[in-house]
Amino acid sequence: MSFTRRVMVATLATAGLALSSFGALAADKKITLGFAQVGAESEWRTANTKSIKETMEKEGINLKFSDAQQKQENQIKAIRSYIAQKVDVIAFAPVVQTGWDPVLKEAKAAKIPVILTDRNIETSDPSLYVTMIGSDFTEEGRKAGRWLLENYKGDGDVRIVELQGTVGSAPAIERKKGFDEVIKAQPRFKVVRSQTGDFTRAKGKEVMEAFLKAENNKINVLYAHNDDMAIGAIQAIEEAGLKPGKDIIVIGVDAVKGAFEAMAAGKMNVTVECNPLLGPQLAQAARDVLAGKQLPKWTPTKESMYTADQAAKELPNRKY
Ligand code: GYE
Repeated sequence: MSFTRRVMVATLATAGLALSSFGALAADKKITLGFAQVGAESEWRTANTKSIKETMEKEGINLKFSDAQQKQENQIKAIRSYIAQKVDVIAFAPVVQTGWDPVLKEAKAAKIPVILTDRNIETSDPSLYVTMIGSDFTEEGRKAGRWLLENYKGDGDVRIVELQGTVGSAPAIERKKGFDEVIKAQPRFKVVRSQTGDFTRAKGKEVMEAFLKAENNKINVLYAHNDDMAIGAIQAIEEAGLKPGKDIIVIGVDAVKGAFEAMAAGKMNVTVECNPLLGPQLAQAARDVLAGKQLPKWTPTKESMYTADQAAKELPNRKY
C-alpha cells in the first residue's frame, strides 16, 4: 500500500469512528443498555416494562433494569450505577421533569448516550440527551377536553374534579395544561377540585372519596390523568351510592384493558390512548445512536381515543 493510500485509509477510519461522538462499538459486540424505570404504579407502566424487557431479549440486547418506585433519587442512583458499569447506552423514563442536569452531565462526560422514553425533561442543555420517544401529553389533555365539550349533555354549570398524576411529572403537568386550555372556551365547565392521585388506583380512590365528601356528592365529571386512578375513583363513586359513567361522567387516559372493562360495564365514558409499547423504538434508537446516526429530538407515538360504545368490540384486540 502506498503512503498516500495508507494515510487515506487511516483518515477514513478515523472519520468513521468520529461519526459517533460516543465512541465506536464493534458491529458484533452485544449492546448493554441500562434502563431506569419509573416504578410499577399502573397498568400502563406494567405494559411498558414488559415491552422493554421482551424486546431487548428478542433483539439480543443485554438489559440492566431498575425500578425507582416513583422516586427521582432512586433513578439518579440507578443512572450513576450504569455510568460506573460503563454500559453502552442509558435510557430512562424520568419520573419528574426537572433536576436531571447534574447526572446527565456525568453521563456525557463518560461519553454514554442517553435516550429518554415516555416522559420528557426540562433542561438548560438539550445536548444532554439524544432523543425522546414518547407521547404528546398536552394533546392527550386536549383530546379529553374536546370530548367533554362535544359530548356533555345537560345545562348549567358543569362541576369537574381532576385527579392529577404524579406531582412534577410531564404527563401530570401537560395533561392538565391541554385539558384546561380547551375547556376554558366554555366557562360553565369548571374544575372545582384538583389533586394528585399519584397515578395509582389506591390513591385515586382515596382522593375521590375526599372530593365526594367535600363537594357533597355534587360532581358532574371526573377527569383522571390515567385509567388506574379513574378505576379507583369508580369504586369510591359506587360506594357513595352514585352511578359512575351516568351520575358522574368518567374520563381517563392510557386506554389500558381495565378501562375497556369499565367502559363495557357502563362505568366509564371515554379513555384517551397513550401507547406504552415503546420497546421496539427504544431498541432501534439505541442501535442507531451507537451507529452514529442522527436522531430526531422527539419521536411522538401515534394515538387515538376510545368511547364506551366501542369498548366491547375493541377489548379482545387490546395488547395492553
Ligand atoms: O399515563 C400512567 C403512568 O408516563 C405516560 O405514567 C406515563 C404515565 C401513564 O403511571 O399510567
